[in-house]
Amino acid sequence: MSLDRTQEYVVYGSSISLFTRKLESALRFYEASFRSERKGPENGPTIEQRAGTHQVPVLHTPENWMIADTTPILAMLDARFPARRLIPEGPLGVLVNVVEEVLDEWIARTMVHYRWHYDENTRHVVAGFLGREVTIEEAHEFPIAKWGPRACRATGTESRNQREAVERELGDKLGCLRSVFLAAPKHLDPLQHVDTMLAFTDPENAVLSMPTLYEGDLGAEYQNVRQLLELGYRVHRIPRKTASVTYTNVLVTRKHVYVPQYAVYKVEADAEIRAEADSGPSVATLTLPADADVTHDNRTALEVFRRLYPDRRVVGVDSNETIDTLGSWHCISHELPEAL
Ligand SMILES: N[C@@H](CCC(=O)N[C@@H](CS)C(=O)NCC(=O)O)C(=O)O
Repeated sequence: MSLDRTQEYVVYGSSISLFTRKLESALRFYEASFRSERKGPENGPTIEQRAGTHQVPVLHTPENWMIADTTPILAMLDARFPARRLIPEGPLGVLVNVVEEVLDEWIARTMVHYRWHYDENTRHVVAGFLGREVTIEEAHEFPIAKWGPRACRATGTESRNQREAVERELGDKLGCLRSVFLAAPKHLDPLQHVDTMLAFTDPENAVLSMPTLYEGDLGAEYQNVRQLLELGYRVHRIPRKTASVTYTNVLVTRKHVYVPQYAVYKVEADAEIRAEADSGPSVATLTLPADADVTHDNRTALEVFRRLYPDRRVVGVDSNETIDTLGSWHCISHELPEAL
């Protein structure tokens, strides 16, 4: 198969590939004109022959080059988009290169470990790839799941000692005190932001609010409650029928707690969600169960946070306008100054 010259950049890769996502994010940041294509049996041999590697991603440039390896690709693109360059000049640039090196060469090892050594993650990745739910047995039969353990061996997480070390290291790198692994509901936002369904209010209390419209989501909620209880948290649940609202995305300041409130629930349409994975869930008018009473859930959310923050004023905030970004008060306030 010949791959025609293109006016725009083309990323050949896979949506589940960390390095493909890295390159796409960079191209988005550069505001470059590009599109993504899946590397598959029809174009794979040509791409591999031209780029000289079986790895993804491969970038097809407007001058008809096919090149691999995101680190030199980004250096090249930095020179082409100087107004948006990722690596600054001078000493700061040295520091950015070091950070890039660690994330690029070292964190991939952590990623493959978590992806292929935890059944739930393996199942999630393969289901995403196939666009349907799969059992863990089915997932293990999928070709990339067979490649997974080889990647773990190659990057050094095959033995139990290595696995424990890699999990400790991640904690050290992120400054984490503890890692908690949660099951994802069927429809969260495309990035599966955890703060849309979980908030820790102090070292002992966790607020969990999961969408529960679909039967599978009830299973995920059950697993998460169990996991949090086993870790010693008291779990406070806020009912929430669909992913179209979030209550845990609260903004906590020294004197106030701002809790999202909504007018309605919406229901996400299955097929459209898959088709538009990158542009966010689309919404269809399916019939909601009769007990989907958003005003009751709004009230419960306020009550839960009032109980957990007795010394702060808990304020409900109309979040209908921001809910398209999933009511991101917590997300957008991570860098609030201390004085607040
Ligand atoms: N250094 C390369 C690494 C690319 C890479 O490891 N890609 C993975 C997918 S995320 C791959 O193709 N793995 C298959 C293999 O190594 O056999 C880059 O930055 O692009």
